[in-house]
Amino acid sequence: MVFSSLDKLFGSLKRTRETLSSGLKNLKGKKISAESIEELETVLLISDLGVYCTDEIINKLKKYSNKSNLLEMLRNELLEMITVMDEENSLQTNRKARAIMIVGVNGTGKTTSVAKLAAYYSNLGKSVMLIGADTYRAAAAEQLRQWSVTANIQFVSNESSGDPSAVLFDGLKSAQAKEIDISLIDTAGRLHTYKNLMAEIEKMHRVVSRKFPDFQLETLLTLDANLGQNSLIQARKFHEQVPVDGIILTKMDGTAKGGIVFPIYKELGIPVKFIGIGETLDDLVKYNAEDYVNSLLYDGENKE
Ligand SMILES: Nc1nc2c(ncn2[C@@H]2O[C@H](COP(=O)(O)OP(=O)(O)OP(=O)(O)O)[C@@H](O)[C@H]2O)c(=O)[nH]1
Ligand SMILES: [Mg+2]
Repeated sequence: MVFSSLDKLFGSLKRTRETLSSGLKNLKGKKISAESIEELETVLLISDLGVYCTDEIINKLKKYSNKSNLLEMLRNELLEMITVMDEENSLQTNRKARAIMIVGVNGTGKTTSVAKLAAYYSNLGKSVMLIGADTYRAAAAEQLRQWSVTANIQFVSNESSGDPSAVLFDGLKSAQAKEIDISLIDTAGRLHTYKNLMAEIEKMHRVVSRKFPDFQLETLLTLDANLGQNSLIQARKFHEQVPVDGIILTKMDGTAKGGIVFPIYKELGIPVKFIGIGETLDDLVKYNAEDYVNSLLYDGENKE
């Protein structure tokens, strides 16, 4: 059976939706009451919207206390909070070559996401190259090479090099010569508290912007959705080091913390761009605020 990406997103948000639904049941078609608002506040917090976003939504909803159809109002407030202009379409028509560097803490899903993105862009008809710039973990390049074979994508790396910036430089030279549309750069995992490793991504960023001004450089950060509120600290630290253009929220399958999308955007101003929902190449969904909010709120039962 072929599932649309909306079906997949809906499936991956099942647990978050179930967490929210107990509070939502009390709102359906109802006017707001002190009890229902308190219950909603609790479920928004459990779903990892965080104190700041939850307060903002609750305070707005309280103003509608004499109106009914509260669920629809909640939907509008949530949507307003995370609607981001979608630059992807303008970038896709832009003829400039793109270099997308994927950074993040160890094990958050960088290499898998690089492979998924390669398949995603390749399916859109783009020429894609994978650059394996994780020179720390012995098996890292091999892992990416295997993905490149599965996805039938060009791959460059240098297993004997210990310098990720040098691998990156060679990779982009090759991409330039081959007129590749999108180069996807896999980097080593690093804890946001390790100063030297963090400084290294800044260096890699500089290599691209100084030596390859023709490339449109984007940095995407992988965050494990299971971390919930703790992922905000990681995002903030990485964003202090290099400008993070977007988040890939991984492992959304299997977590009830789907509300984390809201504080990431509201508190850090970084949009979620993709959502990882499994371990295979097509388990990646392009983020869309409306689909996201609808998948969070509506199941067969509470759809109004
Ligand atoms: N369920 C699920 N698993 C995922 C997802 N993304 C990645 N994984 C799994 O998470 C594990 C780590 O993924 P990697 O892509 O190797 O993570 P990484 O960030 O490259 O790891 P390091 O290079 O060691 O820092 C693997 O077992 C992946 O299959 C996802 O969206 N959902
Ligand atoms: Mg990796």
